Amino acid sequence: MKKILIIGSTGQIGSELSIRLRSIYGVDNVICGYFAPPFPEGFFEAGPTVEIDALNINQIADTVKKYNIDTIYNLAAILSATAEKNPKLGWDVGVGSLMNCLDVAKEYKCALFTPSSIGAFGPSTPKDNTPQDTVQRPTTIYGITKVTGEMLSDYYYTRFGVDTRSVRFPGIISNMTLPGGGTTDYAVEIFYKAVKGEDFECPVKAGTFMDMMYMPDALDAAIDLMEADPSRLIHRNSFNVTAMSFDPEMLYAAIKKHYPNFKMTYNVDPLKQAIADSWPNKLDDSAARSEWDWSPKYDLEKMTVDMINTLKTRLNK
Ligand code: AKB
Repeated sequence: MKKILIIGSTGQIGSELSIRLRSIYGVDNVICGYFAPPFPEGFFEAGPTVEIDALNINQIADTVKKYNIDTIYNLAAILSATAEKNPKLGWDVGVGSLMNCLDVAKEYKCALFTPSSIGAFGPSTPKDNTPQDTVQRPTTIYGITKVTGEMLSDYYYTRFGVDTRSVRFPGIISNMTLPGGGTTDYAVEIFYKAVKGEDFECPVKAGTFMDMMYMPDALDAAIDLMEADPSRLIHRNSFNVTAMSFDPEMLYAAIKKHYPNFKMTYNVDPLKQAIADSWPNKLDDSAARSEWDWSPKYDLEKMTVDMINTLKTRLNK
């Protein structure tokens, strides 16, 4: 049985990944690293937890030693729009935490999962059916940390044999923990507004297409890649993955089928618009499909129905 450490387990992905991993590998085999509040409800009662600052390599190493960890999911991150406002912090957290995890993984022979992002691409990348292997010249600090992370992870694999694996996540749509400071966050926030009966102001223009994915598929992507037969992997850091591509109008129309009176207007945030404009419209994820059988289950319609039903229950609406 694996012994897993999640760094950043209270965030948008970590709060759901921890539940899924514990259901597969057992509660006591998944150690949830936390740094700062807010903590998900019942977080400390749900299983083993440990306070970890991802920038403190000794804390990571001590935890790996204490619990005999063999697999690390490093989810510490500052998302794109926030990183753009504080590039030094974006770099320190994005690259500093990864370097610490890579060195600990090398010393204690752990496998390491690190999320990359559609943000690892830039304006000179082909926008449609963005290939797996293509130009990566991002114009955001977030993207620069992601490309650096992909390269460092491949370097530790080829040079030291560390089992590093990664996917380029699109915008992730979830209903348990809100994302914070990302360019794709609008695609989560719009659902909360619709279910609460409130109007929504969209920060990116109509016609802005980005890749998106529902959380259950994102969890499958991370776990299935970590379970994949290494002899099949031609790539490692990082795989294109996507489940859908839409612009705000398409998402609005999908939600309006369930809430005909729901109103969306635009109040464009120039920073988020510039970031979104520099990212692809739609990735080609055929390498992930052929190397580890990636296949998402949720499209726009199916995700919309599930988001609305789950949020109605969660928000008592
Ligand atoms: C962001 O918008 O910054 C993230 C991402 C696509 O990596 N959700």
